[in-house]
Formats: sequence, structure tokens, C-alpha cells
Amino acid sequence: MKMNEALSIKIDACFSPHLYPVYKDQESIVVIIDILRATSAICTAFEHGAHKVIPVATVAEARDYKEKGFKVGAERDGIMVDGFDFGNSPFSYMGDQVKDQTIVITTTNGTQAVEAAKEAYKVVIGSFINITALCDWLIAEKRPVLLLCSGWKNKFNLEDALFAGAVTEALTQKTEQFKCGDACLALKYLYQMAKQDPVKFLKHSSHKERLAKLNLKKDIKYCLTPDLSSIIPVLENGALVRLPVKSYLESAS
Ligand code: 3SL
Repeated sequence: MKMNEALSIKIDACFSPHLYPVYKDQESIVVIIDILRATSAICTAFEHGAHKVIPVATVAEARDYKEKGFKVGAERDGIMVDGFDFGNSPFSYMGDQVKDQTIVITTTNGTQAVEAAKEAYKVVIGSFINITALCDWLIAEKRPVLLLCSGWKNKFNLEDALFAGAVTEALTQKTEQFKCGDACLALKYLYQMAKQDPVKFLKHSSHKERLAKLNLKKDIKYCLTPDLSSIIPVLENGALVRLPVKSYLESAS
């Protein structure tokens, strides 16, 4: 399906993987969002040369991969699970650790969202780190978009909502082709209140406080930094790979 007229392409936001069945359809590109920190970590791994990232929902699946010799990241409740190679800090997914590697990852919320949406028309990974490349590509695709917030244990969270609002604002500012559902319209207004100082806006958010207690302020700052990468990870046959540069450039032109 390709659509061209103004305000003809649907964009909406879903506040948690639990709500995904209510929003899902056969047409939409689903953008997985877990700003603190899974989708930021995944984008970082690709920016630092990772070949593939295999997202899995359970620690048991992650362990199976570990036993087969893969490098595996596993996080639950913000903490690295014992016996794995990485937790969920984007700073672990840098340099030689990830270059040219296939990495497996399981996290409390982000990889659950990927699991929920895996049958969608297309699943891509969004973070502030790749926001401009992602938005430019979404505009060029001319497809309905569903912004799937991973939330926290199926509840709403502020940082994923903020990013969904930022994407909605960028898409609706750059083109008139998108018609917003109420959820993403609400998040666009939220982002407009927050955008002068997103870090301050998130000051009392539950997950920011949770990570700050774990001494992860550096991670928070990094995950809110825009445009450190122009790579868009896309799900193909159960693994995240880079969206081919050629198809991105062709659709952008
Ligand atoms: O739930 C997730 O996917 C994580 O991003 C949570 S945490 O940032 O590692 O606590």
C-alpha cells in the first residue's frame, strides 16, 4: 500500500506491549521504543559495528545462545544478569566487544516489545540516538506508523512517551502526510512541553530515578542525546540488522 495525499497516513502510539494487540494491523511499520535503555543500546551496538543483534524475550533463551558461544547481553530490573557478557548500558555495546559480532540481548521491557510486534509489516528500532535518520526514513516510506513504547512492565513510562512525541512532532512538521491518532497527538503535546530540557522534564520519572539509584546517570544523559547514529536497525528473520543504506537512500530521494 502506498498513499500520497495530505493527512492520509495514520500514525499512532501504543503505551505498552500489553496494549499492542489493540493497535496492531497488517500495514504499519512498528517502531520499538525503549529509550532507557534497550533501544539506545541496540542502536549503539550497530553504530559501533555490530553485525546483528538477536533480541530474545527470556533469560532462558539468552542462556541457550550463551551456551552456543554467542556474546549475550541480559538485563532484568536494570541490572546485568549474572553469567552474561553485557547488561543494558549503551557503553557496554561499544568498540571491539561488538564490532563485526552477532550479539544476543534480552531486557526487561525492550525485547518484550520486539517479541510482541515481531509479525508486523516491518519492525524497526528507534531511539534519540537515531531519531533524524529514523524520521526521514519513515517519511520516505509513506506507510502507517505505530510507535510502540516498551514502558515498564507493561505500564506507561515517560521517556518512551517523550520519544514517541518527538517522532510525531518531527514527522508532522516535515510533511503533511500523517494523520495523528489521539495517543500520539497527546504525546506530541507532551514533547512540546518537555523539549527545552528533556533531562529536567524526566527528573522525577520512575525509570530515571531507578537508574539514578543504580548510578547510571551517564547512561541517561547518553540515551537522551540525539543523532549519534544514522543507522536504523530492522528486524529480519528474528534478528536485527542494519536497514540497507541503498534502500534508505533510494526511498529518501
Ligand atoms: O527494560 C528494558 O528493556 C531496559 O531498557 C531496562 S533498563 O534500562 O536496563 O533498566
